[in-house]
Amino acid sequence: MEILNQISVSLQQGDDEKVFALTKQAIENGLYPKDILDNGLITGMNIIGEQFRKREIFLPDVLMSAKAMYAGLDQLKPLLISEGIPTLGKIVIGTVQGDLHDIGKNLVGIMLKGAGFDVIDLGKDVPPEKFIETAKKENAKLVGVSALLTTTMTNMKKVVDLIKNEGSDIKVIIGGAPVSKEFADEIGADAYAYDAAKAVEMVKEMV
Ligand code: B1M
Repeated sequence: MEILNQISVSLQQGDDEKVFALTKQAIENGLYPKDILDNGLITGMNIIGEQFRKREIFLPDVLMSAKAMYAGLDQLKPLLISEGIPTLGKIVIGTVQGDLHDIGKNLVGIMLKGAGFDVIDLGKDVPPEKFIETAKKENAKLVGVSALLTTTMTNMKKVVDLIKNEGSDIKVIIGGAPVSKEFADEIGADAYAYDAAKAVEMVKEMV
């Protein structure tokens, strides 16, 4: 079995030690970090998501796979972030209140850092006010909000409303699996990105 497939399968099995070792080996073999990410780790996580949706596996299985995902992702992080690029601007990012999913948000942060942005990551389950307070304190003109649940994506509107009601010039970009361009337009967000690469493209346009 080729190594990227082995990474995907080990992630599905929730075997963090194996994912760690295989990712290390893939890096040493000279595979592209983005290839390891897209065709190993994310491929495995997408399969887990589908099995979870069909109730073929349960929450503890997903947690183990998430742990395995980080065993690989943590090694790729420094490689995805190229160093020495001058900062293009500051962005405050976080996962919306009530939502504990942070893998996608972290990936967006990694890619933005790699593209030369100064990223302030507030983590997960972030109250709407915290985004604005931090952006003001840090003089950041951009806020990025992630949501993975249909029940929490509505909290994104609170972030947008707080900013717009103040007449602030801070711009908001949103993303995450249940989010769409239509939803972004509906709540008045300035931009929407389908994935981390698109997020970088959009944020570059916004500054
Ligand atoms: Co949960 N979960 N989960 N989960 N989980 C989903 C999201 C779900 C779709 C699974 C399913 O049913 N198929 C489902 C949501 C259903 C819905 O609302 N429509 C779900 C559920 C129901 C739940 C719980 C409610 C389960 C329960 O308790 N009964 C619970 C909620 C907890 C909470 O948040 N309050 C829960 C918990 C968890 C874990 C903690 C076990 C774990 C998260 C661990 C962690 O993040 N540290 C987890 C996981 C891992 C998933 C799945 C399997 C994988 C998510 C992931 O990391 N994907 C997920 C199924 C799925 O999405 N296929 C699922 C990989 C990641 C790289 O992709 O996050 O989509 P993603 O990010 C992408 C893009 O979306 C985009 O770019 C990223 C990279 O390309 N993007 C942005 C993301 N943020 C962006 C921001 C941007 C721009 C782009 O701009 C700022």
